Amino acid sequence: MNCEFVIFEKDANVGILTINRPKALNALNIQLMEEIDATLDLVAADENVRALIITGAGKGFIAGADIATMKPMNYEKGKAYGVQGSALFRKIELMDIPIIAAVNGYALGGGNELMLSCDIVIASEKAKFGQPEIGLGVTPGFGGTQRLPRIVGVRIAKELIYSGRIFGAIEAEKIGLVNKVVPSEELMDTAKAMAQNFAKMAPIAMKYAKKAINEGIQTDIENAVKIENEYFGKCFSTKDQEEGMGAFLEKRKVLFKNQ
Ligand code: DAK
Repeated sequence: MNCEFVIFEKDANVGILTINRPKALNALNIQLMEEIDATLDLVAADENVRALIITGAGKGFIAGADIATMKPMNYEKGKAYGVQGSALFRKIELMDIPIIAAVNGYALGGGNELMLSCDIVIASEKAKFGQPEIGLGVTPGFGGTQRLPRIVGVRIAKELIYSGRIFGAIEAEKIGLVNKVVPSEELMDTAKAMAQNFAKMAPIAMKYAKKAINEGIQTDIENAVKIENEYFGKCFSTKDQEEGMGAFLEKRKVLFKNQ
């Protein structure tokens, strides 16, 4: 696939999707969103890709949705753009494999929202975060009003969205927005080491663990426990469960086959 703004590489069983529109700090225009979408389809179809890293080229991760694209929009076009972005970010969230955002720089607006759809976030010390939409006359439109409060809590999310302020990696770690902050030169190695570790695990159990967490967190505990029971039970119809437990008991190296 020929992409102008997305670079996709594989490092063993890890995919690396780099947003590559550095002149605009990787702001998300419609073409870029379509290219991310198509790249995710390729990743989903490739069973050798067991974990994915999303990062940005240059000094930005993603500086938001493209303000120049949005400026002339009316109600219909704005809503359609929001629907397109929300569908893409939901697709990221629903991917079967773990996704790590390696945030190298500005993650603002739609960039912060894309990151909220990922499973894990590793941030460079130089990363900057924020939902500045309110200062542009709009609300966060790609899931920020919904996922940010679920991740950092309602009060913190409200303060961040109402102020639109930009904040650094240390604060992001403190409020639980990111998992870990590292020096910028260690960002990709840290993300790759984590992704390679995930990629070694049982892929079906990984998929079920992700689904159990994502589905369970949206519902009451009674139902959430049932969701967990179901996915746990389903693991026992996989060969990898026999292999994982067999390898432990036989004191040998495990070899998962995604079966
Ligand atoms: N869109 C378009 N271009 C952008 C951009 C963006 N979000 N962010 C940066 N750029 C471009 C700049 O225009 C500049 O281009 P040239 O002038 O060189 O052509 C280039 O990237 C470099 O930026 P700066 O010269 O400004 O670089 P600085 O280091 O001085 O400043 C900055 C970096 C990140 C602080 C600054 O660029 C900035 O404040 N950028 C805007 C950040 C922002 O407000 N992001 C949120 C965008 S709003 C919706 C769905 C979704 C959304 C809204 C509605 N609906 C439901 C319809 C989402 C909205 C957003 O994401």
